[in-house]
Amino acid sequence: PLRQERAGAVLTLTLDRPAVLNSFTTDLLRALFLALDAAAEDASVRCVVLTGAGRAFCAGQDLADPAVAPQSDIGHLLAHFYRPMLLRLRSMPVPVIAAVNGVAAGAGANLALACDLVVAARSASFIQAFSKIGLVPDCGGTWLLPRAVGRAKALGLAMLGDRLPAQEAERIGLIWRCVDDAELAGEVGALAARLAAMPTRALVETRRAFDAAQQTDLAGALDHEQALQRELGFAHDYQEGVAAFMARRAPSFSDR
Ligand code: LHQ
Repeated sequence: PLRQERAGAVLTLTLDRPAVLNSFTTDLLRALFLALDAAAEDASVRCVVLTGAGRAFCAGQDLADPAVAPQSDIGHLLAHFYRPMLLRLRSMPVPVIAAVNGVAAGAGANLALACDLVVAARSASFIQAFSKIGLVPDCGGTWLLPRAVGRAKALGLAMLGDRLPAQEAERIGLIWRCVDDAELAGEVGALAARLAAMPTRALVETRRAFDAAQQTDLAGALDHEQALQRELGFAHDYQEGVAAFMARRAPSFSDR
């Protein structure tokens, strides 16, 4: 259910159940977790791209899967499949791009939004579909949405469950970019190659510091920045970055 392709230092993971809009079964969730985990361990991977096969990105949980039949404990599924996958994604040691090629609904929408950079095709859309079947946003949606777009927009999106077109998602700051459909693959490929050539550790510490800063005051954030800067200041990539700048040459980063 999951396709993996390598191009240089970029690993592309494609959710591949197009007949049911790449919706999640426990098999797909497990495969995604394992692929992310293997990429995290593989020092030759410097950027991960997540996308969907066919016309959709991901329609969230496969509602036909017996594992989520009404009157069964769906909390169990969250605890054992969604939670580890989402935490694995969010703690990747490399930047992760979501290439949202089509509709992203429910857990599929919040999976995309949990990535570091979200690039969506103009025909794509985001749907907080949960309320329409009597559930609340999961995959970190309750944490991320109000922080990303503010409480008013977040509640409107989550309560109404309307389709949010990619262009509007870009306008309200929910995603990085909306691009023409024909340009999605090219734009994401270029972006991934660019990120893969950058100082990986600095990029990942930036994500972690942003997340950590949600729970601290300014003084706490300054302390954290100081500790990180101190650590990175001793690392190879800083030395290389400064040397390359001084010599007016292209840097060659390698820390991960
Ligand atoms: C699907 C699905 C799908 C199965 C399309 N399942 N077949 C976590 C843990 C535990 C429990 C529950 O939830 C969660 C988190 C969640 O993700 S909850 C939210 C679950 N997702 C949804 O409610 C979205 C359901 N899908 C839709 O609303 C529509 O399919 C969207 C708006 C995504 C796309 O609409 P269309 O472009 O009109 O496509 P379609 O509806 O015709 O779908 C195409 C096929 O895919 C169709 O099958 P068919 O045999 O008729 O061709 C759908 O049944 C199937 N499909 N989503 N989630």
